[in-house]
Amino acid sequence: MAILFLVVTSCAVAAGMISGFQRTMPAAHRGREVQGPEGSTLVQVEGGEFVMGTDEESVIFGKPEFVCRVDPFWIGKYEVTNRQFSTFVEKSGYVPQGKWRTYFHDGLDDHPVVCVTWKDADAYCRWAGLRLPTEAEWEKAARGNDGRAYVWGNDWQPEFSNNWNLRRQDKMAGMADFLKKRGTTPVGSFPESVSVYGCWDMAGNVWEWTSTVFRPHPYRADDGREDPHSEDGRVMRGASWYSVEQRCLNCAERVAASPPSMFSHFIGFRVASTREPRPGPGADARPSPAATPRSDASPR
Ligand SMILES: [Ca+2]
Repeated sequence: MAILFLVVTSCAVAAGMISGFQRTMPAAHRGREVQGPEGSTLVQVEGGEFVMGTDEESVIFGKPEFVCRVDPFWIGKYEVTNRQFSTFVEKSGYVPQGKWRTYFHDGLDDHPVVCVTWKDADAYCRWAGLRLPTEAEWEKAARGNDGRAYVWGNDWQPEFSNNWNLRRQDKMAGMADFLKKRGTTPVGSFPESVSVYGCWDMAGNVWEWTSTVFRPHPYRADDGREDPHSEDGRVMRGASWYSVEQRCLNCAERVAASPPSMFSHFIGFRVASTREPRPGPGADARPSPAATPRSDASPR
């Protein structure tokens, strides 16, 4: 069978099949956990090849399936919370672009922060001495090596995550007020959808910013899509409480948030790190000039 391998830095895409790749991942595998800056917990993900993308018909932007290689990295166990983002704003003096404060009501300290722009998310990460995950890292942390469709496996389970199809009253009770455009649940509320590396809410709750500029698959880290200064749309992953379509919960699906200055009540983020993170304040890592908001960005 003739197989076309595109020579790229880290990924190879094959027409119709993946040659020689072993889809192996112990179902109960969990990454090592460490305490990072500002109350964060990160889990370790080993480097190596994994199945990225999908040939699933219903998926729109996450095609095709290919093999991607990533270096070892660390990623947030949970989405960044209102409590953590609030601490960042208070200590750093950073003026967010997004209206995150508008949707931070009493009792939502442990819900994911929403209404943050890409630069807001990037600024938080830099302040904490961390960074946003690339979309390749995000996908590996969500689905492991075996190419599964969903965080929990290959069968669609609408009750396993916080999405619009959720009908579980025990979880609905933990949601914020829909009339206030907040349907989030506290981070770490759905144990059925903990990823093979121990990450929570990689399906649903809030869409998550990645560091990556939206470009077609296969992923290449060296083609400009990881340019921190680009004003092009960035990739978001994982769907949200507001997501109706099943495909959005697929680990491989991706959407472009453009421009990256957009924000919404269903968009948040999680952190990542190349090196093993350490506990402690992130005051040494101020936002870079690229992450500093425009002077006309108004605080909310
Ligand atoms: Ca999420």
